[in-house]
Amino acid sequence: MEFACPQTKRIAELANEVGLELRAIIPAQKLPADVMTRLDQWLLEGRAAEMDYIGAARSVMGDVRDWKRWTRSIALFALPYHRAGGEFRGGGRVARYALGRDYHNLLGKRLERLGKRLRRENMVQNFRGCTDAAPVLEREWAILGNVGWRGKNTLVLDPAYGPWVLLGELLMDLELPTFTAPPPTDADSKQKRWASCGSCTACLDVCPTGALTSAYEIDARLCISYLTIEHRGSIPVELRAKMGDWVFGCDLCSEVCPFGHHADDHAEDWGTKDAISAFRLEDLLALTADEFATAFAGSPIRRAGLGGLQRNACVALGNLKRGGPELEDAARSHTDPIVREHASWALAE
Ligand code: B12
Ligand code: SF4
Ligand code: SF4
Repeated sequence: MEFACPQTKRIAELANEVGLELRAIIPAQKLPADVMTRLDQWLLEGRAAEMDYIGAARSVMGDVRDWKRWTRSIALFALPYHRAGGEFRGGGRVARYALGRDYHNLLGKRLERLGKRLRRENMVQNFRGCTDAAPVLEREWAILGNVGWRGKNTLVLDPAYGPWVLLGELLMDLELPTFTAPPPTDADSKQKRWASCGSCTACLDVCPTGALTSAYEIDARLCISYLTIEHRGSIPVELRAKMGDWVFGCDLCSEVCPFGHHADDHAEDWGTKDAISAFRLEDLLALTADEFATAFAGSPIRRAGLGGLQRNACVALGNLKRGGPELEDAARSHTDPIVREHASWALAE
């Protein structure tokens, strides 16, 4: 790869050493006004559901310098995670990003290591790694940096991996010229693989709950990913049958995306959580808090909490028409009233 700037070249080298591929560097700047207007509208319409942390961080989201005022440049990363789908023993699907190690740890640690190396070489004094859990609109930065383009499923589509990338950023107090890694070229045609959704609507068509209310727009209140991971409490009854056998997250609008169909397999990078293939959904209903913590240590699945996972397992069992005796036990004597109620619903199904 050609680098006009020696400092950018060094950042790319150090990134490689910690297991990251530098995709772009952009100067700290304000996000376009129309992006922020859309975010405000989204929040106003209640589409963020109970994710209050998004609204709470709104005041610093338009410009990272309102959060970390020393930021001069943002280095952008996109870690591929494509792999075959996975499920609990006998059925009960888990989103692919959650089948192995937690990217918040894996990507977060690599960004931290990169920042420390840059500091050791006196290139930066201040840095901050971000992935997911930071007041940063990650997809907007990735789009500004030409890491990928906006898909109708709202995800950033990477030229090589389609939607199957997880985003991370390193904020730095170092001024640098804009840099974008050249997109991969197709081996046969040598054409740059850069595109847009065009007339495709596969993700909108496949979404079982209608969460993609129109192209590029999502209503989190309807999204299975939100309902199974972020939502606490009872799942709206009218959505339960539509959730099928998704127990943690949902990949449907990623799976159908043609831009991801040729992505290579990255299962080895992420490993596989044994507990997923070891437990049946029925087994999850009897898990204790200690067993849950041990079995899912280092897994994104812990985010749902034991009660949340058991609630989701009830819905999936109801939809799979399985687990009668275990559901009866749970409906009668589970300590969590939410799990009891979802078990009763599943039995009625
Ligand atoms: C909250 C959140 C969710 C919520 C809401 C999803 C969403 N699309 O916003 C829920 C829980 C539903 C969710 C689900 C998932 N998530 Co999520 N999520 C986030 C998080 C933390 C914040 C996103 C956010 O701020 N949304 C705000 C709303 C307003 O965004 P929006 O609806 O897309 O609206 C924007 C557009 O309208 C845009 N816009 C700008 N210009 C234009 C122009 C036009 C024409 C239009 C129409 C729109 C538009 O402006 C708005 C404001 O930015 C980010 C991490 C981060 N810090 O950024 C990860 C993130 C987006 N999630 C990610 C992933 C992997 C997922 C799942 C695939 C996980 C799974 N398998 O279950 C699903 C996918 C569901 C989907 N189709 O989005 C990845 C996506 C990577 C990628 N390739 O893009 C991220 C970036 C995390 C990461 N670090 O990698 N997620
Ligand atoms: S993750 Fe599933 S429920 Fe959410 S928008 Fe995509 S297809 Fe719909
Ligand atoms: S499935 Fe089709 S419409 Fe949806 S993001 Fe992929 S290319 Fe775009």
